[in-house]
Amino acid sequence: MTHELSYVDVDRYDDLSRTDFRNDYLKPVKPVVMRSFAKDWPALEKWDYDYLKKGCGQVEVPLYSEAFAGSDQDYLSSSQRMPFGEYLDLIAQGPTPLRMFLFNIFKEMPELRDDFSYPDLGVQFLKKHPFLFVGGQDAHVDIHYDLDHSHVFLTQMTGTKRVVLYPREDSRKLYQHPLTVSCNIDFRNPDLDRYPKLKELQGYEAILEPGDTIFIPSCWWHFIEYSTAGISLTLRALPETWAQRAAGLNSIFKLKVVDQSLSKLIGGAKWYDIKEKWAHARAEKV
Ligand SMILES: O=C(O)CCC(=O)C(=O)O
Repeated sequence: MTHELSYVDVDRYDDLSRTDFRNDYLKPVKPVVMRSFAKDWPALEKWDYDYLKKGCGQVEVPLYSEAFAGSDQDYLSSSQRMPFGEYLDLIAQGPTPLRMFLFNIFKEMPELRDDFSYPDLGVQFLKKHPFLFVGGQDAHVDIHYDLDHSHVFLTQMTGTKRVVLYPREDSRKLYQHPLTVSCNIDFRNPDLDRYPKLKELQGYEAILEPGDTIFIPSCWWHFIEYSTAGISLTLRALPETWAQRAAGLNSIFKLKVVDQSLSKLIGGAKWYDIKEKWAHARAEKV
């Protein structure tokens, strides 16, 4: 018997007020897509490939390719480097799994900071850390949540992207690997025989077009698929309480120190295998 995963659409608004955002999404920790977030941004008009190539086409950028699920690489490990301009030519030519992840373009082109602003939603934006994400058609980002537990506001600048989300409460049924913020599931084609608990989950789904901003709350799992080549900007914000912020630091420590030390000690592949078995044992208990 085949079984499709079940998704509901993320709520979507042309105009969402600060009060409604806070009461209906930030406080209950729910995702939402809003067009009002970026409505006045010059970036939506200006940031095309030619403009970015002129500003920093020569800069070598780290590129990420194959899935990190199924490998002992963590989700922040890059696989190769290329001048940014060459990479933009590559994605303009056709599908490629290569993508850029968490690129701080603003160090190279500080003038880009004038092309967007931080709307007043009563959150504490991490203004030093806006990031550009660029990908070719068919690139994808395996499911994970952000290591530092920050909220993410991802604005689509060009192209189309599919985002799949699950709340933190689903972590065990997503077979989360202990000490990490990821798991071994390939959401392009999830293996439901191997991961049967997925069938019990209700995911969320959104298709992002240029001008859409999705709010991905702290610790929400996200899988991202580039339906076309595209560029996004993410602005990040601290979670509300000090306890949540401390939990974010603890999560960085667990992945970067404990997990990586065990990986060195035991061997990457063997440690990955132990985490996968551990994830299954935990899922079966839920
Ligand atoms: O859009 C992307 O390519 C990845 C975004 C992402 O995973 C993030 O902001 O945490």
